Amino acid sequence: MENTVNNSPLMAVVSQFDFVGEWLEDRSYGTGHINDTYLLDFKEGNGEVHHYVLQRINTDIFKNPHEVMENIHAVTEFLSKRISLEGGDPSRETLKIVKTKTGGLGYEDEKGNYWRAYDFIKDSLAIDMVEKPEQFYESAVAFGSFQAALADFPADSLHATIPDFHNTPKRLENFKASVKNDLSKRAKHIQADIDFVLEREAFTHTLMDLYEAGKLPLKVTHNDTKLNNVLFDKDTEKALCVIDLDTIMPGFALDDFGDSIRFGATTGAEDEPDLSKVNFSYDLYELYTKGFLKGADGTLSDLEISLFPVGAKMMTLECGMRFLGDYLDGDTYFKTAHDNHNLDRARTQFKLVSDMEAQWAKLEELSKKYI
Ligand code: ADP
Ligand code: GN1
Ligand code: MG
Repeated sequence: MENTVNNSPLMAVVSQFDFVGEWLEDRSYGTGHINDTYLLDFKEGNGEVHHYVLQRINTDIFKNPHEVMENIHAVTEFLSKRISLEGGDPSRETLKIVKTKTGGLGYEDEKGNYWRAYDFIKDSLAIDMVEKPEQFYESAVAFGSFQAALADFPADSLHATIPDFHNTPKRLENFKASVKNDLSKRAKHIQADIDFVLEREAFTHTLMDLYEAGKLPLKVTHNDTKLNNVLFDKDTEKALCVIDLDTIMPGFALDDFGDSIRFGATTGAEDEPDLSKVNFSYDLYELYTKGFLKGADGTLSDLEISLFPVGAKMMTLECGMRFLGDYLDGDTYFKTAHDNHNLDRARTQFKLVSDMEAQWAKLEELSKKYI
């Protein structure tokens, strides 16, 4: 049966928000691994149809959704003012929260689910894999500019929505606990993958050690800089807006650099089961480096630039160990579509780590060019 709004399970939720017009339709949207996203169509008085994005925040993961929304509200208000001052269009260049009818930033239903909504950014689209190199360059400029734009934002005022999110040594401790507990009884089949992580224990401390020595600063970072967290203008194909702000928190500039690389500087999808199709792309790495530096506009130190290869490998290894840890735990964190999904994802990340290690000198050489 066609999904009409009259029998939509979202009816009770949608009625809480200050949406304008007549609600026509809703459908599932996006490819995120954590939250549930819906696209809503509304018809305005003049007959034009426009969209909203409605999301159910995963409260098993984001334990305090109110704090998530307080962060996003503060950051988007800050960015919106800045974009206006610079002559840009805040309605397309940053997220705009749609409040509830009582003025709240989100709505908690009787089952304890937490919902929030945004204006859909007009004539925009997200992409899951690099189709043309320019798209990756564009995303790099967008994430670099995002960091630069928030350089004056008071980092201390942000809530840690997921504590120790990119604390890789802590992630490794959690991973070891997953191996030990082996809740899914899968460990015996994947000893080589487990060893791959454990052999790199010393490396996992690199950035935290520099931080503790007072050399590497915490900044306001996005922390989930996948290609599909940038919206592109449908017509000009230019990057428009950085989205998915749930994990905005103090972090290292290198976390944002690295997370983009692990997802985008590759010839295969994050969950490609055939590893012969997954190769690290030096060319895309170089392109991203150029774009990120352009966007960051002088806000990165020589030390940060010299550590780009470490950031790339750190985020790739960390993400791989998170996928593998979830596989061992029985797939309770990331959404999965089949039994080996998290294992496939972990293996693509480990393949990329190996490729980066094989090209390490070249990656370091590139950083030197920019110092
Ligand atoms: P997740 O945390 O699940 O990745 P996102 O916030 O990234 O959720 O949203 C999922 C997808 O929905 C995005 O990749 C993008 O395609 C789309 N999307 C999200 N917010 C907007 C928006 N304000 N305007 C247009 N598209 C959006
Ligand atoms: C999750 O929500 P999504 O799909 O943008 C995860 C990221 C991982 C990513 C791997 C809150 O991001 O940290 O890097 O999957 N988000 C959270 O694709 O854990
Ligand atoms: Mg996303």
